[in-house]
Amino acid sequence: MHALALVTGLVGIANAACPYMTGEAGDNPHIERRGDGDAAANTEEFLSQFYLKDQDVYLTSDVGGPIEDQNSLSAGERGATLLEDFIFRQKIQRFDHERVPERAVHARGAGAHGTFISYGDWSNITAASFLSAKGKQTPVFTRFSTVAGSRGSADTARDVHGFATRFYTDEGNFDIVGNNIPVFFIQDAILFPDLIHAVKPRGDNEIPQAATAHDSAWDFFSQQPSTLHTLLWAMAGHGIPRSFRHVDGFGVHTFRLVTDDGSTKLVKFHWKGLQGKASFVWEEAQQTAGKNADFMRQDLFESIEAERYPEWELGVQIMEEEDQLRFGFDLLDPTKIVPEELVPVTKLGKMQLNRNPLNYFAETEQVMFQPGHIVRGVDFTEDPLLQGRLFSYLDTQLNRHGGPNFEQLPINRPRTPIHNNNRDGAGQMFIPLNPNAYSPNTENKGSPKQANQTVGKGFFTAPGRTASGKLQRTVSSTFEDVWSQPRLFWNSLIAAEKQFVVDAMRFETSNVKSSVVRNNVVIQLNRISNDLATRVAKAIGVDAPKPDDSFYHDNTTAHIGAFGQKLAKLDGLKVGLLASVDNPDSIAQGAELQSALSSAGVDVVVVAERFADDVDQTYSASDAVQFDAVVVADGAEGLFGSKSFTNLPNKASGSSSLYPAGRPLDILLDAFRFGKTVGALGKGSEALKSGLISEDRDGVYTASSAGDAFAKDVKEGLRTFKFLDRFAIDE
Ligand code: HDE
Repeated sequence: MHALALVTGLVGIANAACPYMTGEAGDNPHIERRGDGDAAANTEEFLSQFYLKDQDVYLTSDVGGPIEDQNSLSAGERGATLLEDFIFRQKIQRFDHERVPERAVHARGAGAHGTFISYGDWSNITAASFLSAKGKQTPVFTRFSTVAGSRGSADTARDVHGFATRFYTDEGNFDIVGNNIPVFFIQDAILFPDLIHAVKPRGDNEIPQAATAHDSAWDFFSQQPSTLHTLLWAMAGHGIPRSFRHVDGFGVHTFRLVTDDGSTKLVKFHWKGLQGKASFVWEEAQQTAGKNADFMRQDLFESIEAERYPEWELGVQIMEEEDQLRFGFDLLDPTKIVPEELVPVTKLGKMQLNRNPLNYFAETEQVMFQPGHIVRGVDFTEDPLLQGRLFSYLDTQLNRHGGPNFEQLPINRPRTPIHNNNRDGAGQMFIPLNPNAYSPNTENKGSPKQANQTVGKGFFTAPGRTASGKLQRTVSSTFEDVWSQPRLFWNSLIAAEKQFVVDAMRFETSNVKSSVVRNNVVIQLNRISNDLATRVAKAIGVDAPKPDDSFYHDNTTAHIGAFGQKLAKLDGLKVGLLASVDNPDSIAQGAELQSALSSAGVDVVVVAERFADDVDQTYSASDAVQFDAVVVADGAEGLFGSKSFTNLPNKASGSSSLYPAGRPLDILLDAFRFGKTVGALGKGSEALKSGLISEDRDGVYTASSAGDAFAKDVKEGLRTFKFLDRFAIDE
């Protein structure tokens, strides 16, 4: 085939400065606005410079020549393929080079674009321009992740979750590369490779994937007690959130904010989700990993597609420089929280995620965050973990990208012009026109000129910072107490979440083969709480330890748990209606329930034996883990035989060869035992009886029809999210 004309959709590259800058009204009618304000449109305007559209065009090689035929070139019909075939070589070669190294940690993740809007003029605490005026908008990109698993691992592995946000401010890029847990395992960055080697799969057989339930992880945890605080958070609900939309985020380290006049404050960054916090229970998370490894990225993507934009408020705990040791611990120690009773969180603005990436690799995989990406008005502290990160992130990006020009990739480019004397390197995407790449110079009239604080808004370092002292390799004596705060966390949990922590540790340490390690774990836990240590010890064949009162206190703090608080928004939660194609009325109840729940943003998914009109899913491909609540339709009760498998394969009442035996009842029972809302309409309540689920239990709702009253109950159940009385608590 011969190409007569060639049209590419490449709209032109270069142009570092975007005409539609932060805070200005984007008035290009062709640019789609989504969610809050114009910053979203600015993102589209900026990135669209790089879009490669393939509509109504001819196939070309990488150097632009139209391609005539896609068979490889051979010598004769049956002959060998010729080396000369550049079309073959280029296509295969490009394929061979498609992968870049995955992130050394946080390899598995999902991201989205959005908008940050400042609640006010915060120039009293920072000179950062994106916080300089009420209503000021800044485009953002956020990537959520798990830490230990490789890029193809399951979303619902129990893990700390990354929460990294880039602000494309009008004074350059600012990244908060945080987690959903406010503390970290270690205090000195030099231990990071040890932590990660202990947590990642074994060196010999690369087992287990995305899990800490193995000897090396618990060996390290029990030898390095600075890990215990973060470990407790990870073993609680925070390690297995319901979705990325249901986590809070934390900058973890103490940072500095600097005002125009050079005065400084110490701050901890917080992202507080406006959806509310929700978590899985462990078996539910495990099942989800097998049934849908993409559960969380799918949830984020679909929520944004459905215009149910998740939102977080950015807040700071503001402290004075002289507060560094005031609270009984060192603010430079990243294993410590500042309890909100001591320093409340001041909300600075709101982020809304409102645009999905159009290409996973180009955007989510290539976004390269760095704690070192700060803007004027933000500064570091001497936290030794943060100091080490300032090296690591830049270094790892060089490894991933193969050179220093990764900041020029569209997703990494600042929305401000770049002018400096940095030159060359692999993949340079600009054509620098200044031949005099040095400074000072006269040849280029002194440009690029140095800014200062009055002219050009020069970046400045906190003027008050000093450094001195004898060189030493040591952990600061002010970092010594690693026990009080894990205990504060433990004391502050409700009984059910304490049980989840105990269960998690029983599960994890039951997978530890070394009795020495299991014993060491109990010794360490006993320094947090004798109750915790004894309960874990009981399940793993270790003698109950004696209390060690020298470690214990009774302090508590709020805002710690992941359970027991009502959800603020139900957006994107799913109710499974278990129906039957043999009874079309049961299917029709789906529409009725949907109309009663739509205003709350809840989706009803109709499940039946096979696809038919208004059936969304088959029992064959359905499980409780896909739904936040399950309702049995009136007329579907015939599918719920007793859970007896004596007549397998498919003779049991209610069974069908179209799906695994007992599946409808399994969905109902799993939903109940995972703490979810369950319900039944009309005679559907007979299914509850088949499952021995009492209608008197909390979170079990029945009604004759799917009208508003029933929907109100279901909504209340969804807000509660987990009915914790369904989980046994140790006597
Ligand atoms: Fe990271 N971390 N980290 N980390 N981290 C990386 O950087 C590292 C730490 C966090 O979505 C890597 O670009 C060291 C704390 C997130 O792309 C790497 C230390 C916190 C992400 C790296 C820490 C984080 C990373 C791997 C100890 C919360 C994913 C790829 C000093 C405050 C960002 C990359 C994304 C990624 C090193 C500790 C959060 C290897 C040396 C503490 C959210 O550079």
